[in-house]
Amino acid sequence: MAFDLDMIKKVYDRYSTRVAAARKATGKPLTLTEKILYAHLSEGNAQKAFARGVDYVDFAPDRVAMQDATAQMALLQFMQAGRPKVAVPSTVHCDHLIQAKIGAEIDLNTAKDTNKEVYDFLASVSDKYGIGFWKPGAGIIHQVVLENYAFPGGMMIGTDSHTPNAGGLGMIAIGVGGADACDVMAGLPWELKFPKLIGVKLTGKLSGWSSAKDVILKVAGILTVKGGTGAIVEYFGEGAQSLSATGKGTICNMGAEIGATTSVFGYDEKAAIYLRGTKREEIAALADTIKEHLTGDAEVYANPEQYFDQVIEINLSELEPHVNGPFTPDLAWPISKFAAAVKENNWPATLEVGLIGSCTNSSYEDITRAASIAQQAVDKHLKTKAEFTITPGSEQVRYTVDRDGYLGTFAEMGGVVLANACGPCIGQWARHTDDPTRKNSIITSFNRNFAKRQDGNPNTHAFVASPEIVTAFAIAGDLTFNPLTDTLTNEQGQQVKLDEPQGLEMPIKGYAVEDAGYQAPAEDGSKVEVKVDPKSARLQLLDPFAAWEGTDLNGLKLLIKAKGKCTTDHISMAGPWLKFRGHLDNISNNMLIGAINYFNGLADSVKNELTGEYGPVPATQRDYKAHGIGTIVVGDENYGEGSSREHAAMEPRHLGVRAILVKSFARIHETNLKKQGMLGITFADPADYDKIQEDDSIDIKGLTSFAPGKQLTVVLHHKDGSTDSFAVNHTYNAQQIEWFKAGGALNIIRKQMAN
Ligand code: MIC
Ligand code: SF4
Repeated sequence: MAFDLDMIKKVYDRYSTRVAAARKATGKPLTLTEKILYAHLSEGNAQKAFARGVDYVDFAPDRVAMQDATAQMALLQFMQAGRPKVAVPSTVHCDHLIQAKIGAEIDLNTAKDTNKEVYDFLASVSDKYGIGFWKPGAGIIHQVVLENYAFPGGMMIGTDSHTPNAGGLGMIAIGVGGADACDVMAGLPWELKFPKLIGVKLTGKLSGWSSAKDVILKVAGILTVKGGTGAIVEYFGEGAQSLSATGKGTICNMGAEIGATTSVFGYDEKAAIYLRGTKREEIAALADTIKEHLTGDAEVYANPEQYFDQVIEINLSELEPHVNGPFTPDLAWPISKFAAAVKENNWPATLEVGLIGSCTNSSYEDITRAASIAQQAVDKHLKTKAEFTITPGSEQVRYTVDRDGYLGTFAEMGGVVLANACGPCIGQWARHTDDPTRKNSIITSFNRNFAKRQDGNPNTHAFVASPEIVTAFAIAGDLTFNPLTDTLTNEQGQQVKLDEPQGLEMPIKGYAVEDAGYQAPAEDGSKVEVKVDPKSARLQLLDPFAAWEGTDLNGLKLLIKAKGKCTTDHISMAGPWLKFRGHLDNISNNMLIGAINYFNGLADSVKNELTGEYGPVPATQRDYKAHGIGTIVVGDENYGEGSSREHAAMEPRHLGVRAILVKSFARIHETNLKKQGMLGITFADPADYDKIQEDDSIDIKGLTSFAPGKQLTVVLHHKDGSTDSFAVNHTYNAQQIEWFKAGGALNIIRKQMAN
């Protein structure tokens, strides 16, 4: 499992020279983000990057990480690229497919059984192509990466939107779709528009109930789910240096919820402590040699307004614990205002379940702080009112906190330890409820809380907070309780108050683990055979998508005009559908089933123009496909927000949707569409969204002269014979237009590799 020290040395060797060159060329001091990006530019891209124009810039990331639910599609694509081995160090992590039902051991064994085919596939592909394989039970991708692979000043891409977690250790780590991962593993550059820079200056120091989680909960409230779009968020200031590396990881992780490309902290003593504590002294020693380049220049931090596009300042000494939600992670409530909000909005005040852990919040520090609250429930004779679960982020953390007695404390308080996996965070939760139609509340220390995300139930109001706040709420069972000020009645009828949480940043006896769950790939994988059963319901080899026919798209039907939030969960739901992540045709049966039809306010009910009848979205689209009729999907703002899952782009492509026309896109989703050869366009005037009618026949004009920066035209032929026509924008560069023409980026790679 050893990290690749030689690779890190190589990165650091060129790092200082690159930074010096960039400083000279741009004639100004540099932010940390710029330094890391400049240090990872592909040959010949410096001028473009320095100019900070609108064009895409090519980068050479150091690593790739993939989680099982997205790795299947990434690797099915990679298998077609025709390479014997991955070009950069890569790993696969089995974490998303484990369902939480009873408890860690049974759930893990059940998962190994039900997902055997997929695990065997991922293990053998990894073995063959030189990819490190983390078995089910080893832990959640981002925690395992933070503990083993993240390094200051590095650059990584990962097929999961919370890949930015590694920013806690000073790495630029970006979530991407599987097709992007496939490119990098095939040795091709990875492109990104040079991001905007948002600086967050942290002053003061956390105390009492406030934790790193509250920083990002507050930032989410300020920036909202769209505010970080196209930007990298860089944290700095004395407050930043006071936070543990894992706390920083939490902040960067949840930066995905504001749409940020990634978030990053500079290398500091806390990072060095974490590196040494996780047995990577060598990396800390290497990083020390170029320390001044692993943080932003002093001039930048002294006058941030001059160097960042936007600056936010947060005083940690004044930061209150926050609770965000329900249904969206940017509805931020300081704890002092939360009880009133619950009452005013009529949210269910009774808390049914508190869930801590996940990739976002299961560090040693998190667990010890939460356990200090749990211990008080025991000591002060408080009966825990809500159900309570703990999801450790990795086997190493689980083993260590178990050794140190903390899991025992949770058990005493009535908690259930779940497997080291995503579980409830991604809807892999067989929640037992007596009445699913009841409005109910849960609170988690995870990051995402869209409707139905955790348990598939639209009546569940999910809130997000730090692990210690979640634990306190679970004990109280009441969302109008404020642990900072209120008392609880214990089993002896006394009024008791919870003391502030106490935690340890690092285990005093050090981290330990018996079997971390890592499997190294074969030295020579050429003999390893990868088997996919043609009759499998879970895995399906990919067929290339058809190339563009060379004409404008005329006579398209409207498949759906989606109203309001349309996240990747609406487009390609997770939970029960995760099992089909390696089978494009089967998973396509969930396409857009969560999206709300503008014309009738219903989910999964759209008009089939051929029959005039309303039916499920996937079936309707399959009917159009069978008749050779192309369609278009229309959407609102920030379409495709949330996950990196490229299924949300591949399903419409597979089922014959020709274009996605929206007010705005989330970054990863937009790229995923382009990669798959799909046309993703935006209204030049968002008000034109209103012109689209249910029975329209739609043309997209201008494709024969498709060019970067040049608008296309949409013509609507309404049923009453009238027409409307308006301009639409796109962000395709020359190369991406080639992807569109070829029917997908992979078709181009395939051709190149064959030559
Ligand atoms: C998530 O948190 O939504 C996920 C599940 O980790 C996804 C990946 C997926 O859909 O497989 C993500 O964030 O990218
Ligand atoms: Fe897994 Fe949840 Fe983390 Fe995504 S956010 S990687 S689903 S634990």
